[in-house]
This record gives sequence, C-alpha cells and structure tokens, in this order.
Amino acid sequence: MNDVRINILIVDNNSDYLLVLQNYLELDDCKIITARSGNEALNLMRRYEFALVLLDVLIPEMNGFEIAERMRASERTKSIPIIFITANSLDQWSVFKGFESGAVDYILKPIKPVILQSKVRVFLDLYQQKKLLLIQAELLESKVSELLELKEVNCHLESISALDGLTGIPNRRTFDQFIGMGWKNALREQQPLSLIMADIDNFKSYNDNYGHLQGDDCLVLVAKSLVSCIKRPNDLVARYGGEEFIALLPNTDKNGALLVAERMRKSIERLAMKHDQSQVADRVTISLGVAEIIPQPFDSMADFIKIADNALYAAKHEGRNIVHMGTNCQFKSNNLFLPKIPKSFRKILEEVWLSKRGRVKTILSELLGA
Ligand code: GH3
Ligand code: MG
Ligand code: MG
Repeated sequence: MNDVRINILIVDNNSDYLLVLQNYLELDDCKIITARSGNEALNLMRRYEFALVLLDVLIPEMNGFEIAERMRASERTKSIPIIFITANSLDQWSVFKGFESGAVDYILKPIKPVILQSKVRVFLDLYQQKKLLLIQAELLESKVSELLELKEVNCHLESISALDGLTGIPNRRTFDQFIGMGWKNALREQQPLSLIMADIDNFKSYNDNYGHLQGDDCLVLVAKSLVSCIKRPNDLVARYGGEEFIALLPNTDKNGALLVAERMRKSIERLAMKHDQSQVADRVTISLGVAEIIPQPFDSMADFIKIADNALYAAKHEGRNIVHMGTNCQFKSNNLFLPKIPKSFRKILEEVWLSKRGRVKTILSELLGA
C-alpha cells in the first residue's frame, strides 16, 4: 500500500537533537526524515516531496541559511516552507527577509514541544489545503476539456447526421437537400415534381392517453409504414417535424402522387393502432396534403411546400383521415422583379430562359435596366 503520510525533513548535525525533535513531532499523518548535513538534505529534497523543512541555522560546512538559498534556486524546492531553528536571539530575523513571506518561520532553542507542534501544524494544514486545491483544479480542468470534446463531437454528429434520431428515416435536413436537387432537375427537364405532407390525426390526445413513450413507438411504426409505400429509388420519405412526415416524388405527376398518398393513408389505417381518443376512427390515422408542379424559372420552392402544407390543413379541416389535393392558384413567385414585369412578357422571358439559360441573367438585366 502507498504511504500517504506527509514528509517532514529535519536537518541538524547533532544526532541527539534530531532524536529529540523527532520525538516532539510524532504525528500520525507525518513521516519524519532526517539529514545531518546540507548536502544530504538537498539530495533528499531531490528524491522526495516535503511539506516542510526544519533547518538548524548552525550546521558546519553549509549553514541553514545557505541551504535555504540553494533551495530557493531550484524550481523543485523553492516553494517548500522552512522553519529555522536557532539558538541565537531575534537579531538574525533580518536574514529571513529575503524569503517569501508566509513560507518561512523560526523557532528559538530551547524548543518547547507545544510551540513546535503548533507551528508545524499550521504548515501541514496549508500543505494539505494546497494539495486539495491542486486536485480540484486538475479535476476541473479535465472536466472542462471533456465537455469541450463532447461538444465538438456533438456538433460534428449533428452536422453529418442525415437521419432522424427516433424513427431512423431521413430527417428534415436531408429533405431540404433532396428537394433542392429535385427542384433543379424538374426545372431543367421540365418534369413534374410532387410532394405529400402527412400528419397524424389527434396525436396530442394519443400521447395524453397512452403516454409519450407509446407515442414514440407509434411514430416509429408510422414512419416505417410510410417508407414502405414508396417504390421508386429516387423517392424520399422524411420526418418533417413532430408527427409530420413529408414525401418527395420526382418525375411524378398529380395522379401518381394521389395514388401514393392514398396508399399511405390506407397503410396507416391497416396498422390498426388503437386510438380511443381519436375524433376520426378507433385507430391511428393520418391526413395528407398533396402538391404537384412542373417548376418554372420564377417559381418559388417555398411556395410549393406551402401548397402541400395548405392541402394538409384542408384535409384536417375536411374531417381528417383523407387525402387533399392542393391547387397552384395561390402560387406566387417570391422573385422581387416579378411585380414589375407584365404577365405576357413574363411568359416570353421564361421561354427565353429555358432555351438560353446561360444568358438569361444578362438579358434580364439589360431589359430591366433599359
Ligand atoms: P391534428 O389532428 O390536428 O394534427 O391534431 P394533433 O393533436 O395531432 O396535433 P397537435 O399539433 O395539436 O399535436 C401534435 C402532438 O404531437 C403534440 C405532441 O404531443 C406530439 N408529438 C410531436 N412530436 C412528438 C414526438 O417526438 N414524440 C411524441 N411521443 N409525441 C410527439
Ligand atoms: Mg397531428
Ligand atoms: Mg402536426
């Protein structure tokens, strides 16, 4: 077992006196080590850690003050507190002035055990407090660096995460990337692009009735079932948020999208998950909104998503557990130039854009600048 006692070094050339001091300092938590010369003392200080050094001032060859000077010169020993033991009067106190205050004291011979013990105790307490502070500082430092590392890992995971943590299907970030690509392709190839937005009916009361954990299980099953309804490799079903899901169907027109949406609605119904509090059925159901578009140069993707969202809202309004087809009549481009361009002129511009996409920006700026 490791010796956890605190080391105290006593330096005196007189063996009898060393014995006396040793006897005075028989403290349970201390280990007394002795040295008879300055060199022996400095060697011991290089090998062991000391909480305190008791130095007799009058040692031949290297006296107590010289030993102390050498201690101050070394990084390892410079902060070890010293108690000088002197037979002389306080005249010598001026010599101590060069030392750091608080780390040095003196005791006069003949030594009274009580005085020696109380002085030593003060330094030992200081040493223990310093040790404790060091341990706490190290602990704090390692906790801080642990936290920083964890934060970095979390940021990284979040930035690369493409899947929803609960359901394991693509998350909204992935959807945003896919719709961006799908939109560009549909615009370039002038192919239809469809969206289905689905939302679980009366899901709040499902949670209230069966608890959040069962609510989570329900979300996982719904997600799985919705994914099983899409068949083409380029289709994507993602968790859009809470109990909302979204499907992106490239190269799919209104009829195709309605077919998939109805398949989704039925698949959830067929799961037959009991929902006593539903206003619609005895089981979990979903409502769906569908949007379709062949994007044009000035169309806005955000408005397209809004159409699906509005269609979903209409499905809820019409009684839930149904599919509602959105209309593009509320479709508005968010392009800032548009209000200034007459409708007929816009059609021409769009045609120009489709045939000469590379130059359209220049043409536009020329036209609008004129
Ligand atoms: P509506 O038919 O109009 O959609 O009604 P609703 O109750 O489904 O809709 P509302 O927006 O009022 O409530 C949605 C609820 O979905 C709120 C919340 O309790 C639940 N929810 C959202 N995300 C989670 C989730 O990750 N886990 C669970 N268990 N519940 C969720
Ligand atoms: Mg809902
Ligand atoms: Mg909702």
